[in-house]
Amino acid sequence: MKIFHLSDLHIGKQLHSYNLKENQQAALAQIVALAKEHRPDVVLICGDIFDRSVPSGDAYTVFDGFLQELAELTPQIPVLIIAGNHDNPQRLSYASAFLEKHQIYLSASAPSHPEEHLKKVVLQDVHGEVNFYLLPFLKPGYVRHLFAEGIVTDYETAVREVLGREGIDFSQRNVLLSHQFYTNQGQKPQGCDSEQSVLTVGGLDNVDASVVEQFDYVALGHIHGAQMVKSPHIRYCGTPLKYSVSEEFHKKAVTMAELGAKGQEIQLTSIPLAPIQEVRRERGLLKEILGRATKENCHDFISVTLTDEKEPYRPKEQLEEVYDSILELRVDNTRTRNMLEPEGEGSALLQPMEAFRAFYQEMQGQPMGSEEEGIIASILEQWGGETI
Ligand SMILES: [Mn+2]
Repeated sequence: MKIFHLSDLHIGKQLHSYNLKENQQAALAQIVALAKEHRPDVVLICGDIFDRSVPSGDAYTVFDGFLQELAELTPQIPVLIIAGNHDNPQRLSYASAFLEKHQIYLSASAPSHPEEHLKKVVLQDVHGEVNFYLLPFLKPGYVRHLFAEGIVTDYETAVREVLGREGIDFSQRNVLLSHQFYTNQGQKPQGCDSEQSVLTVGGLDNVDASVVEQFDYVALGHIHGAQMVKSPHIRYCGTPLKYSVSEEFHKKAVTMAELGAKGQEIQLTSIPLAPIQEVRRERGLLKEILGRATKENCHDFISVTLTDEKEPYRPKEQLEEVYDSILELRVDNTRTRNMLEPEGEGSALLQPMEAFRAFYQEMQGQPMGSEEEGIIASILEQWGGETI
């Protein structure tokens, strides 16, 4: 059974102020082309389809286009989708009954009634049946009422109990789709900036990988860098695109998992995705950075750090003449490092007005005039701080 494992598409996401619609469409078109080439038996999308719980019309158009292109491949490839923490279950499950007619199976919310169970999709290959269990993102509060008091106390017990009530036969081949924060004995996966607060919650939302170890493959979403947790068959496939500068060195790819007969080791392949615009850092003197621009790299999304001691005139404008997608521009030199250094022991904290005067002097090379002083004083007053 050949599986394409995807997650965290975050359709509709912006990179700083840049709209990524074209980039996302290009990545999804590449995935469709890879599906045509490799002919997987199934495509899994493990949560965070959309970046926002209320996706824009554009975001829907991009995702619809992707599903439609996948559905047009013959023979048809089933697509299994679960909701992530960014997705809105009601919105995501819209038209799901219709989608099933096209072999697109979607599970947007965890069971909430005693008679409800996880969506299970059974597919066949030469070795027999493979059961796919769709476990959408859940919080303990979504499922606690299904169990006796005191059973579900955290994310881990929630996932364990929800899986436990399915009566899964582990002598068969089983695949789980899940969108949670899995850890290995408290050891966290490697995070990055685009996940936002995922890794900083302090262990309360983690689920130990031992809870899902018995599955033959665990297709995960939530963490944006591709990596395994505890064992190669428990895996985050990562985002199809770099969604933050911290992902500069990520190798974005489709994870292809090939499941053999029961007990056979799973074969994993990363099929690289080539973005239409790279995301990378540029650091150095302005003239060096300008000199490094080429026809190939001038459209990359770049995060620039200038190290010039003498700050150049209008650096942003100069950079924009050669690079068209500048995400951010920072200066790292003696002056900015001094500004960042912590105050020496015993030095008094500046009052807001004093601090702003010093800042203004530093930035403009001259003191504030009375008009500027007036503006700042009124802002500080509104804000409720001490003015002078
Ligand atoms: Mn995500």
